[in-house]
Amino acid sequence: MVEAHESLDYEYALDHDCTTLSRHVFQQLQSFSADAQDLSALMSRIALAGKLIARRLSRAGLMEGALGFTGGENVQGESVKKMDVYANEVFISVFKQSGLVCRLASEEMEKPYYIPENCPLGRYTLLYDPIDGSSNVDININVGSIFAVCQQEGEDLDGTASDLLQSGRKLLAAGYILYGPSTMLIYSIGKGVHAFTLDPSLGEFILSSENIRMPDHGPIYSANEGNFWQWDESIRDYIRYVHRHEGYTARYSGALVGDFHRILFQGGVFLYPGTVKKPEGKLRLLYETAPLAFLAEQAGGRASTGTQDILDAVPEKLHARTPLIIGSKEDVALVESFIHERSRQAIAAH
Ligand code: FDP
Repeated sequence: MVEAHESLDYEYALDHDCTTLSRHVFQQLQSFSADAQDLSALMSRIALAGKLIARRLSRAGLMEGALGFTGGENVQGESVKKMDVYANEVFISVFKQSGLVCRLASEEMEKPYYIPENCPLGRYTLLYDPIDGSSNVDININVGSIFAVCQQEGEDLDGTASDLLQSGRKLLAAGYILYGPSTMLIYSIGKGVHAFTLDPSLGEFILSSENIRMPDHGPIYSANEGNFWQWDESIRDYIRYVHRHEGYTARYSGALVGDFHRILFQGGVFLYPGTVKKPEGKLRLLYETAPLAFLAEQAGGRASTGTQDILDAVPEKLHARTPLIIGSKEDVALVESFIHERSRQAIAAH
């Protein structure tokens, strides 16, 4: 005979194993409304894209033509990798016949990709970076995909997607997929941040951490210090500060998703500031910094350009860039304090 406590343990384990992404979206929204159905279906499609990309990454070293460069450049003038192209097309193909997404905009495409047959039904836009941290792909180190979902505003009859040039506060959902030792999907629909781990035996993302809270302060600082002499003096002030104080340690993997993931769970700060040559930095607002800022705020952290919250920044163009300081709120404030101090000194000197 099964004892009562045994059956309870079993029920708990089963319930845990059954919290899939789509079920979680419904639980979060406490509704089966049409909007809830759409968001749940959107998240399931994003998860499918993640599974397809994870599958290719896991075998890439054994496949002909999966790794290396294509020989082309993207709209930002960066060399394109074969995995970038594959992952970009995966997102397009999973949304093509979904009836959900009318437009997709990504790092790899100069202009948004329209799916006109979906537009009467699904007035959502998917913003995404298909492979973030591409330099890690060929050496089998962690990479990620970043995504955000927003509602299309207006008809976009001229095909310029000008309604996308809005602040990140309008996002309906955001998240990333981390292709690491496990594949994880982290998302928020404005109700906290939740992590799912891909169970390869089920082929499903299963809830692994709910309502993640970023520590208010952490030991990690994450920046490419190779740019030290290209940065503004205020950023060098911050780096000198952490060098001279105990309790800080550096971690930088070369993939924003992985570096942010560590900070989400353990606290600290990631910085990609502007440089002398590129004051706006390297990272793109709509499909890199705004989605992660959305997650950071939902987890109790912060994201700043140095002078304003990332979520308040309005891009002038689809591929606009912003400096990024993201992580624990006390650590972001510390970096900002050095920036404010240098600008105060500059104003006082004039
Ligand atoms: P990558 O260009 O390799 O795709 O998205 C831009 C990004 O990677 C981030 O993931 C990463 O944090 C950063 O650029 C790395 O840039 P640096 O090589 O200049 O440090």
